[in-house]
Amino acid sequence: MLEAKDFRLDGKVALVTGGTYGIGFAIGQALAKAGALVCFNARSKDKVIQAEKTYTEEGFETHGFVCDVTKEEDVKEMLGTIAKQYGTVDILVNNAGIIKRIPMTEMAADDFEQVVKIDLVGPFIMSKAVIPAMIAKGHGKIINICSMMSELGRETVSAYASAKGGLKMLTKNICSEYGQYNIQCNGIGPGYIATEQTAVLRQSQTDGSDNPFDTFIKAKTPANRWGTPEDLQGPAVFLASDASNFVNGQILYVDGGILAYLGRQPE
Ligand code: NAP
Ligand code: GCO
Repeated sequence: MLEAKDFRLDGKVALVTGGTYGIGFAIGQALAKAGALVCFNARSKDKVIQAEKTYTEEGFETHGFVCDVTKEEDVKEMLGTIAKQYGTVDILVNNAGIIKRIPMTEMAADDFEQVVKIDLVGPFIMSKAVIPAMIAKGHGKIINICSMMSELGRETVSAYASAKGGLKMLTKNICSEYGQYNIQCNGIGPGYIATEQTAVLRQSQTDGSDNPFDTFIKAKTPANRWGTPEDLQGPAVFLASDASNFVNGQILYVDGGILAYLGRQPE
């Protein structure tokens, strides 16, 4: 019989990549509030220090690391330190990501590769590094932060859509390959969420009018608003907890209904 404690994460060690601000920070807050000891990493040292300070002010014990998810040796070193000081990782959230909005025919291959490296190869490196200890422990949760672009395309985001589509399939493959060891790997597909990554899409025009993309997204979203990082907190805790132990290889879209909706009919 399901109990409230099945949604708790007491005694678990969580690692959130890109946990210094935006969606990763909000997921870190939620996992900590549910009882997990939260570790997080990002590339900017200043942002890591600032985030740790904010978590502390909010009453959460967290441990921040300066580490780039694309650097395999640095990732191994970070995980070694976490294992020694706090225990091996029970919950990995592959959240770190970037976007470059450039029309495909104008995009340099190096730019394309950088997006794929951070958004897809990063989660591969991170997952590969935590899975052996999860197998040894007899359980593990991996949550990959996917996107609307795991399903849809649009102008200028060819690299991002390729990476996030790939991340959806990496999610299914980790489930297929390691589900037998009681490891659940699922994705969260956020809709359009108000963070730094999307700030430029929401910025008002020079004449003060709304950004047409902002208006477009609200019209595409049955909820008629942008999501907030906090909208991802409940889904993340669910997928990190024992309450989701038979959920594997799924992408939970948290998008205010975008993917369900054909779009507004013409007036
Ligand atoms: P954000 O505000 O730009 O935050 C990104 C975080 O990732 C930062 O902490 C950043 O810190 C870190 N990061 C970037 N590259 C990294 C690397 N190589 N190694 C380690 N950390 C790295 O982004 P967000 O909007 O919160 O998005 C978080 C995730 O959700 C991303 O994967 C994004 O693609 C995805 N997503 C976002 C939306 C949205 O509408 N905002 C929707 C769907 C999916 P540093 O730069 O200091 O490393
Ligand atoms: C864009 C946006 C999106 C979102 C998000 C949607 O330019 O279309 O940045 O890609 O960030 O990933 O789920």
